[in-house]
Amino acid sequence: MQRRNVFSNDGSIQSKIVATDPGRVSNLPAGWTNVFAARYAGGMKIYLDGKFVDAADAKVSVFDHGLLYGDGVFEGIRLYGGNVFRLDEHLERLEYSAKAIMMQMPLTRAELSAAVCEACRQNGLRDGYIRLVLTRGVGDLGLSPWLCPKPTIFIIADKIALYPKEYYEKGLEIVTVPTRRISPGALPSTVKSLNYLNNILGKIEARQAGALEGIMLNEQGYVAECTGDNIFIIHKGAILTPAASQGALKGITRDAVFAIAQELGVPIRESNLTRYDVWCADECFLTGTGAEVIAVVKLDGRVIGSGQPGPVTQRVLEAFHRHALTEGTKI
Ligand code: PXG
Repeated sequence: MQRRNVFSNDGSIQSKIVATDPGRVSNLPAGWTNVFAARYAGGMKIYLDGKFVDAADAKVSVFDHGLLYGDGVFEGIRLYGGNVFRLDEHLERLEYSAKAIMMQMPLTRAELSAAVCEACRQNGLRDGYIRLVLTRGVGDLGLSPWLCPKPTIFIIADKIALYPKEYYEKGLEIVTVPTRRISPGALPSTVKSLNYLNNILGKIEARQAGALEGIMLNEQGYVAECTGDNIFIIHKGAILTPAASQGALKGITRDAVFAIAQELGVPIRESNLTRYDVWCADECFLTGTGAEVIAVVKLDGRVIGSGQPGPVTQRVLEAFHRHALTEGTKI
C-alpha cells in the first residue's frame, strides 16, 4: 500500500492510499510526478483545429483515425528559456512523416510555427514540452484514409520530466528487451507516426526487468534504438550510433549531437552496433527531446566503462545545454 496523488474526473488531485502491484504497468515509478493534473487544473489551453480551447474541452472524435488506427504523425518539441529548440527541423520532419503516409499538411510551415509559439504563450510557458499531433481525421470504421476529409491537428504545450533528476547525475541502467524493433520494410522508423505499440511493448518489457529504458534490436540482431530514445556509444575516442536504416528514428537531438561532436572535434559516425559493442563500449548515452542527453552506465547487468557518466558524454551534455539555451525560435 502507498499514498499517491490520484486524479479525479473533475481534474482535481486527491491524495489516496492505493494498492501497488509491481506487475501493473500503470504504477508510476518512485520519484515520478504526473505534471498533467496540475496543468489541467490550472487553465491549460490546447490548440485544436485552429482554435485555443480549455484542456477539458479539447476533445477528438471516436471516429478519428488517429485513435481508431494510430493513423497520424506527431512531434515532441522542447522550449528552453522562451526559445523553441530546432523548431524548423521538427516541422520539416513532420512534413516528411506526413508525406510518407500520404497525408496533406493542413497548415504551412510558417502557420504551424506560429501556432506552436502561440500555444507556449497562451500557457505562460518559458520552458516546456510541446506535443504537435496531426491525425488522419474523422472517417468511417474502415481503414480507408481517403474517406477522412480533413486531418485533425492539436498542440499541447506542457511540462515534461522524462527521467528523475538523479539519473542525469549517476546514469541509467538499461536492458535489451525481447520485442524487436519493427522492420523499416514494414513501417519506416523515420516516420514519427502515432503507431507506438512496438515501442510501448518494449517499454513494458524494460519496466518488467526493472529498467527505465530498453534497447530494441532489429530483425538482424543489431541495435536499432531505445523505446523512446536514440543510442550512442563511445569507443576508442569515436562516437558511434546506428543508422536510420537499422531501425532508428532520425532524432532531432541525435542530429544536434552530430553538430556538437563536430564542434568538439570528436569523430562521430553511423555504425552497425551489436549488444556486445554496447557492453564493451567506453561510454554510452541516450538522446531524445524529452530525455535530452543522459548517460547509460549498465546494459544487461554489464557495467559500461567506469560505471559513471563518461567524460565525452559529459562534454556532449554540457554543449547540448549551451546550445539549447542560446539557439531556437523565440516564442
Ligand atoms: N526514437 C524514438 C522511437 C522516439 O520516439 C527518439 C528516438 C528521439 O528523437 P528526438 O527527435 O526527440 O530527439 C524518439 C522521441 C517517451 C517518448 O515518453 C519519447 C519520444 C517521443 C514520445 C514519447 O518516452 N521520443
